[in-house]
Amino acid sequence: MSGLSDSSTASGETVSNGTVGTVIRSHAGGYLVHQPELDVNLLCQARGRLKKERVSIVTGDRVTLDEVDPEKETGVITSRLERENLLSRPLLANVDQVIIVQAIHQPAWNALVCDRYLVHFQLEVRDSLPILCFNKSDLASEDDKKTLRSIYEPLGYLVTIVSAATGEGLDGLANLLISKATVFAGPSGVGKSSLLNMLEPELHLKIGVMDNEFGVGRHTTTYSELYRISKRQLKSLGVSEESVAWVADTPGFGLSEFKHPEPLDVVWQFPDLAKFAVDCKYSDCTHLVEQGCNVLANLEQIDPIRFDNYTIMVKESQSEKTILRDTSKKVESAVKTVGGREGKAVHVPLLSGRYRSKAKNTERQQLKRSANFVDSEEDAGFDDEPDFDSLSDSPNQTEET
Ligand SMILES: Nc1nc2c(ncn2[C@@H]2O[C@H](COP(=O)(O)OP(=O)(O)O)[C@@H](O)[C@H]2O)c(=O)[nH]1
Ligand SMILES: [Mg+2]
Ligand SMILES: [Zn+2]
Repeated sequence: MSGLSDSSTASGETVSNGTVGTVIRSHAGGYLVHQPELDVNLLCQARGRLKKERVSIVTGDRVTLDEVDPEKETGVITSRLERENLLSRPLLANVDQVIIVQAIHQPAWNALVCDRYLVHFQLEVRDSLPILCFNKSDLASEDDKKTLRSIYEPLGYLVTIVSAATGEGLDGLANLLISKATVFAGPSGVGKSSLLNMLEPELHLKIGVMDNEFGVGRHTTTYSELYRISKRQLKSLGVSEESVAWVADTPGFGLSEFKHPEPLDVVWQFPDLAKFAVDCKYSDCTHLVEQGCNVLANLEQIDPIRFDNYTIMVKESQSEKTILRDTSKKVESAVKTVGGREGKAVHVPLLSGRYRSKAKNTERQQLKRSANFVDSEEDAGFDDEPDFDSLSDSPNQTEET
């Protein structure tokens, strides 16, 4: 959302001095667009031409406006400016940063889940490193907090420890948001909505709704909205600058919704492994078994849990790739080409009984596989997946209330 001045449209035209605004919500056929100079939210329609050209406009998009009527609070969108990035879930453009929120306890912090979120958002928003925000500090010991900092700060991540319940750390959190569009992401129940309500009480976001369950989740996956944290509110949280902040709440992820990089790219999302991987003997080293692997040669310098998480994620990427390759092979062999005149051949599926039953089998296997994943994530992960309660020796904190 920064850089309102760089003005070239999605189709490459230069914007002269048309009024520019940011889409903060889109709904049935219309858009709510914030215009900063007038400080109004305008209900806008897109010009017919944009619809005809199927220019997609999503929350976070910067758009040029015409026929702005500040009294009626209406306007017309004439073009969409070039996007800086586009988040896929929820659909959101021009994100400046992602804050990954996790609870320290209830639900217990989980190292693998944390690394999954990190990798996913590093791939989605490439020009800013995610920030780690650990909530529910009121339920945590000083040792817990120290442990979390000691794991992630040396990797280069900004770590902020807060409590929506007591307000601890909220001033620090508010200072990270100045003049930016920030996405709050993280598992369900960690306190994302609670934190946003503390930052801006006027938001009145629902608390305690399981946002990746049925019903609500279906809705929230496609729906996104940018909320404003007012100057006054930021000031009351100790921000000295005169500025507003924009935030988006997001639903928790199911395991199948995380991005899987190419297997060989996974290592570059782990800074602690990447620094050794640059000196591996083979350029296609997976850092799992190879001779001459500089990561394996330096394992004693790497947190074993991080290496385990790397291993799990690289193997998932490998199996995802295998499934994709097998599926496309089957599709290829199940297609015949007819009428190949002037390169206008048509591919029609060969629906032999053999193929149909095989495909069903594969489908069943895949469903089974993803069902296994989802199950295991719902109850905080794989059996051997380390979480805070199994790491720390404070038994009083393992009980859920
Ligand atoms: N003890 C404690 N509970 C919290 C805190 N923040 C949120 N909660 C509770 O955690 C539950 C889930 O909060 P919610 O904001 O809906 O989480 P979300 O799913 O991440 O949006 C609610 O029961 C909140 O009252 C906190 O800092 N400390
Ligand atoms: Mg929520
Ligand atoms: Zn290697």
